[in-house]
Amino acid sequence: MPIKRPLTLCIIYDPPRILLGMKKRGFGAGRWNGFGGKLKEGETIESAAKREIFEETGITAHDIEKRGVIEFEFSPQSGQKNAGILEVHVFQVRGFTGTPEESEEMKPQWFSVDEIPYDTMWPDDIHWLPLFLAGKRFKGRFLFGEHDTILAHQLEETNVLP
Ligand code: 95L
Repeated sequence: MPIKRPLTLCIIYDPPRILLGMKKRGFGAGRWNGFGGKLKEGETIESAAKREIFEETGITAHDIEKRGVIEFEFSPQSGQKNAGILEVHVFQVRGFTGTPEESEEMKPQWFSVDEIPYDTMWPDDIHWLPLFLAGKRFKGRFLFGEHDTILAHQLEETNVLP
């Protein structure tokens, strides 16, 4: 059984605008991403989420709420070796202070929710982000193949999250 790695993914949604970051290097480079990443030793999922938000945007998040959990699996033909299964905890940032600033990793930009750049985002986003924006909670699973195409997926609304 592959190991599951918990990761955070934070969406700053300040209706009617949403903050995304153009990833400048590393995993997901060239795409508009949410903010987040791995946990460091001693961190909770929530404290890791707040740290990543600050590191990648300069914003201090005061109030975050878990809205979804998505498992991502990369098949051998995706070319992502050793990715294992990513267990991504999706958070909504509700209260924050500060103004987003570009970092070495990310160039943040506000988008209107009517103009979300799905073409330049991870291909799973178009499935779950509308649920997120509609205030739903959800859990899902995506299997990626070559060029990050989605080979299979499941997605459902839920009341309870792990
Ligand atoms: N806004 N969405 C993201 O930032 C995002 C979406 N899907 C992903 C799937 C696999 C993965 F490794 C990362 C992401 C991801 N960052």
